[in-house]
Amino acid sequence: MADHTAETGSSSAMLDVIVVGAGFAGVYAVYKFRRLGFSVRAFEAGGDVGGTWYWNRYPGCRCDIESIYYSYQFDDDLQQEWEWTERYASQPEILSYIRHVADRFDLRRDIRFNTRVTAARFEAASGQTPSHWTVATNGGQTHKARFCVMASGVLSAPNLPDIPGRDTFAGKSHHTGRWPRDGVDFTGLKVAVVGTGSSGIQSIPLIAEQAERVTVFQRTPNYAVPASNRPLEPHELNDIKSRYGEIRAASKKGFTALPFKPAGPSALGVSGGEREQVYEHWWRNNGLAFQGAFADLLFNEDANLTAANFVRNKIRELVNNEEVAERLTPRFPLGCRRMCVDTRYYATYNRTNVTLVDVSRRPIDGIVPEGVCVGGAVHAADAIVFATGYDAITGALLAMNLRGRGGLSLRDKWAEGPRAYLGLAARGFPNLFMVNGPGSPSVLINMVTGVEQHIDWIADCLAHLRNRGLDAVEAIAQHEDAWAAHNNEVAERSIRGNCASWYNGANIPGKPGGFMPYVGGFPAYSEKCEQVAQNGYEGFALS
Ligand code: N01
Repeated sequence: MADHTAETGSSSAMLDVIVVGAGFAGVYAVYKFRRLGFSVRAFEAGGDVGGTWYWNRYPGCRCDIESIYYSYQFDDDLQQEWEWTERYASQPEILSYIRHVADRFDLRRDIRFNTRVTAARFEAASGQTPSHWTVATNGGQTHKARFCVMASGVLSAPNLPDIPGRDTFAGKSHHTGRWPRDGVDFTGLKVAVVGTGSSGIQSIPLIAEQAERVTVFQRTPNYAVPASNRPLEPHELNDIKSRYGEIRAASKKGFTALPFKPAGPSALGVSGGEREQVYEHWWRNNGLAFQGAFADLLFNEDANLTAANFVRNKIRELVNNEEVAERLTPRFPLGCRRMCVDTRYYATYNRTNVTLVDVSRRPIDGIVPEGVCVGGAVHAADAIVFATGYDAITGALLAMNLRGRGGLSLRDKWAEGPRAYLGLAARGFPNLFMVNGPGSPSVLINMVTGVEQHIDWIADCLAHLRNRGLDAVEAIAQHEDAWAAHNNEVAERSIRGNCASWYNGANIPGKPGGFMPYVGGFPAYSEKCEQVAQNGYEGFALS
């Protein structure tokens, strides 16, 4: 399907809501706000809907949350009619799904594609003009809306490391998050892959099947558990559809908005043999949920070590060369950094055309026209794949010049680290909401469920203001501070708070620290949001 063209021209009309982004969050936001009778327009940098699934077209790109969960639940007919073909959907299938949603609800007429929002400024009410946001786009146009909803994605601002000589490379280089639409043919090429997070781990096996030679530059090994993908049989799908309501309700009670129940409260409360059996079962069947096999794996270091050692032993079994296996073995606690899923990843290192270069102690010196230099030696390459991740959670927000009350810039407000009340709104930025902002569970849960919960909450809040003839909503400092303190406290209780990772911005030089996603789980978080609403939007000043 062809992409859509950008629309030119500023608009003087005052919209109710501007939505930034048309991924899962933006698409649902357009649907929801329109349904509640708000005038809405979304701006999307890509040529169509899809967000992360529009940009990430690298080989092997696939969701690591099961398709029956990683999908919308707001419309039962949609849920009943869509036929997922695999347990874990591939990028093309997810993109088809979100395009189908846009078509089915005729959403594209309120979305402007190929249009990147570059700035947004809050203007206080004056005379007959209510307070509003003026939003500027890359084409030089401006648009106005009373409310802004930032659905700009948490893993949407690619991180391209500043490696000396990067631009001198003679071949083509690609970031996994900006993959060419028509794909890349690596046949007969020597390919360098930098990065071994989820994107590297998914793409390396497929690149290795096609390329003449692959050299992987690994700074930190990650834990990868089997993806266990397979086709979804029609009878399984029919059974799920007949119980979808129940399944969704059970998922919302799950810590990660998924219906997995741990095998027991503690990995240390069972015998070694029993524990191995549990791990073996979860390893074979449950993908990423492995890290929740026992309820304390992410909270107790000794319990965590039992699971970490289980996976370390698996790596030794899967990789023939002992030295390579050791290099691939992570030393940090399991789940401390985002876990990955393995489809022939470890086995790929048994191929004769794949080399693993450890750059943990000796970083990449630079890139030269012929390839990648480490320790003075050039590893020849015809193409480079940067699987180097993202400026996560805050990157896309800070890439826009966002200015709140009195011209306050979001970058200045977050100079010491991001804070937002419930991860939804920041003091000083009235009438601006973030979807999956810092301080919300975002990347730690099933994101589609999280997105629906956020948009529903924001929509209810806007309806509340409209029903009472109110103009503005803004987080109160003391509540924003209290939420940030609570966020830190729960992060400290979890082993996740202890590692350098993109969760705390450690992957981006100079980025202020602090654990960004809320670790307290989806049920506690959504209950808190409900309570806040029921108490007349406690913690927000309404005027
Ligand atoms: O990015 P990452 P990603 N020299 O940040 C390395 C989601 N996702 O795109 O760890 C050498 O995890 C960096 O090394 P280090 C998922 O939430 C989901 O893979 O910083 N190496 C690391 O190895 C995921 O977590 C899915 O030491 C350098 C890698 O690049 C998130 O997106 C699929 C370097 C970046 O890994 C991000 O994943 C894909 C340098 N200068 C993504 N700079 C699924 O649903 C960086 N690195 C399956």
